[in-house]
Amino acid sequence: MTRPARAAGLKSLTTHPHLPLRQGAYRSPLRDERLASILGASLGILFFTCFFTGLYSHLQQNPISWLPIPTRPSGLYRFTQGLHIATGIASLPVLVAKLWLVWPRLVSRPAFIGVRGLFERIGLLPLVAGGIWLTFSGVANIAQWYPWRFSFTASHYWVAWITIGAMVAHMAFQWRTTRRTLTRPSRRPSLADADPHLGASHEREPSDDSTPVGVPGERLSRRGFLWSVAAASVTLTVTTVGQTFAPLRRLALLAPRDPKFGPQGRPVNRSAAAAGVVELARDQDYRLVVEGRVARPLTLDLDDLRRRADATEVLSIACVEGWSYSAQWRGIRVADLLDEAGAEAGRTVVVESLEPQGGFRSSTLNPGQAAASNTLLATHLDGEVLDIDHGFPCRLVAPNRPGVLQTKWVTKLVVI
Ligand SMILES: Nc1nc2c(c(=O)[nH]1)N[C@H]1C(S)=C(S)[C@@H](COP(=O)(O)O)O[C@H]1N2
Ligand SMILES: [Mo]
Repeated sequence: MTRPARAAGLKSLTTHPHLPLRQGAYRSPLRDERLASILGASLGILFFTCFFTGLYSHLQQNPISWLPIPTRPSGLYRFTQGLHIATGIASLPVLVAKLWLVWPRLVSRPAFIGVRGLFERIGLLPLVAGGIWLTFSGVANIAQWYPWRFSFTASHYWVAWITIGAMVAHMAFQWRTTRRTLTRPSRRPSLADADPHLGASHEREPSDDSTPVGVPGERLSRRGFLWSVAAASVTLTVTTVGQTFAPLRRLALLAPRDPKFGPQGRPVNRSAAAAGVVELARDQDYRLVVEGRVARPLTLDLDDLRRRADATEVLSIACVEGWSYSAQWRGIRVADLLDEAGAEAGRTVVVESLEPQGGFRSSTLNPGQAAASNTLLATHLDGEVLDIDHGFPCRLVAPNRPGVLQTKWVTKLVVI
């Protein structure tokens, strides 16, 4: 291409009425530094909360030996995972608003100035792509929609580290701007004003937050815009959080689960039929075995289970997908069984299910959890014999633990 031709091409890029680079394309005074900072700070708080609660959930499922997981408070995981899903959902409208707001920055030219600008720009890719991927994959996961073949947990986990790293870098770059715009509310350059190329050609008086801004067709004030984003965020949260926070259950129109719907008035993750255990769980020859590094291996039949089930505890099933319920469980204390079998104190115990295959067919109790007096092999739920979908003849319920580790249809405890 000749030089004049290239220049003409560039010129048409910046003047063509349908292209984002045209003059004055981003005139909306809603695109304001201060709004961008407020949304950015809100996203920062939501993402950090979501990150740490997610990390905690990851550690529960992939424990590190020197970092023991406490058994108290028993409802801790229920709370952290509820918060994880709630902050993830709440961040959706904020993320969309923030991206819309700063979009002129992304398409403005020159793309960056100097080395610092280059790094800042490069860092935006993992930040934007990561944020979008995390919220999208998270929502798909709680809707139990897995359109991809790779592991949700692994990708969600690693992308979270990359995104949070990029967010910390972004915050370092933006720290001064954010502080300045948040502490000096009176000066209001819009993002477009700051870039003469995208340039807002309009003149504007400094206005306060509640003034409807004077671009034709736009009646929304900055305050109105912020309120709309907050309202969208709160609405999404309130219409989903009832799946774990029962008082808001009736408002949980968008939640995939109702904490009071299912066999025995409780939701089910994987039914006995889906797990292929119906026959095995109803078999009169069922046995519960305690074996491994024990002095006296135990074999209990259904009558033995019934006779010994005299411990009751209030504990929760808190699914990683953000729904949960708390119930009264009756059963046998795992610690009592270990004592009876003559297991040494401080042992780790693998809990195995009748379920022939599948990722959730077994789980591990660390020494603290195995010894806790409120770790049960439950035979009853809210005073009734456990429904087969909830794990009959018996299921594990331990304190402060993700639902996926509360193994159903238990047939074996292996002391290691
Ligand atoms: N054997 C087995 N146990 C299991 C599962 C499973 O698929 N197989 N699902 C787990 C998951 S992900 C959850 S959330 C809880 C749900 O318990 P509930 O169906 O009794 O509510 O069971 C857990 N126990
Ligand atoms: Mo779950």
